[in-house]
Amino acid sequence: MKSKDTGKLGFGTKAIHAGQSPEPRTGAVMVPIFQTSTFAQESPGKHTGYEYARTDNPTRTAYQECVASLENGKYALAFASGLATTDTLLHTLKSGDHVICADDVYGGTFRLFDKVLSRFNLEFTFMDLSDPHAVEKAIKPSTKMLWIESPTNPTLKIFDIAALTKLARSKSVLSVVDNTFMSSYFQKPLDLGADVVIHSITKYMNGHSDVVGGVLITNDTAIYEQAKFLQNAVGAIPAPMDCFLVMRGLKTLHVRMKQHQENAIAVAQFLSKHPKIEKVLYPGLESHPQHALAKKQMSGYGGMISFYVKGGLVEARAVLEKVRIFTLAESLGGVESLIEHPAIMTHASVPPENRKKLGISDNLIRISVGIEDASDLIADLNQAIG
Ligand code: P1T
Repeated sequence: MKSKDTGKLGFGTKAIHAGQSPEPRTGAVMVPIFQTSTFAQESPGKHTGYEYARTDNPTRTAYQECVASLENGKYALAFASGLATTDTLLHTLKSGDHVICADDVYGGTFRLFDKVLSRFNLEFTFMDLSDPHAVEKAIKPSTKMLWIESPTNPTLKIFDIAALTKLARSKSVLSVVDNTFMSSYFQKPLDLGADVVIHSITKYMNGHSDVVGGVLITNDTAIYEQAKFLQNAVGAIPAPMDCFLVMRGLKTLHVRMKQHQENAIAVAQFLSKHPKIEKVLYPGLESHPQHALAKKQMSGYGGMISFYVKGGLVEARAVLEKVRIFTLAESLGGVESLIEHPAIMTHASVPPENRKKLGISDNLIRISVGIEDASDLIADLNQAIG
């Protein structure tokens, strides 16, 4: 089904059908893995629409159409990782341009901006985006992009996407939202005014911890054309097998997200009451400082929880070593539950003084609540916390 024809359909129907129809020659119901690097031409320049697989591949086309439809966007482009997506999108800028970026972003995004792209004379300001007036003050004539991540990784701060994207638009600044933590199911940044949405598809969108990938989605034809040019010119594309796997994962996104959330609420409530836990960060808890905003701009609260254990590294390390069902590993968004230590693992590339300011301390633990039985997850955390 062409993604443009799926507009009025429900999310689950789009997840299963958008961009996908039986293969015309054989009737194969699943889009085949077109494991080919090139496509035959009848005469020079006369081809089926596919010529070389970096430029386009039918498995990737189907996957891109499906993601565009899920995010309520016109166009989507897929890349080899979340960071390859970010890097390619940043190639639309030029030397001297300024980017305002949320301070509490995924450590790898910070590293790409601070350690790699800054060498090409792109200027970055990392700041708390909670106050749109402060953001407005930080905008200068060279500001070309506002990079929003909400909820943030790992402290789950929520930024007002509608207010920030409106401000960006009024100043001709391109707004980008990293929607990885919510997935297309719980948050629709394009509907809230964003110019571009990106995902690390590695997480909830694929959902099975077996693919690294990324995607960007936009409604803007000019941005799409630039990014499409760069997808081919830079070449950080996903393999056909990975496109197939992500499409398979997407078919259950709505079912998985509901279960991630149900389990996360139960786990967050358990942690909030535990005497050895100092504080729980989960947007679905009324104690979360931006709970009302989360309720307004998201249709759910997702499956990510961060919490502070009482004590320091010794106490945190004990929990991380004792879990049996949770796996101690980086990443998130898979059907299995993961646990990690942001300061040592995912956010080690953030300088210690920034980590301190952001609350990424040695007693902070982040969990990605999977879709196992919630009672088993709670029992596991209970025995590990002791
Ligand atoms: O790993 P990759 O697919 O390149 O995606 C990078 C990325 C981008 N944005 C967010 C919000 C992310 O969380 C990530 C990757 N994050 C982890 C690996 C992690 O454990 O937090």
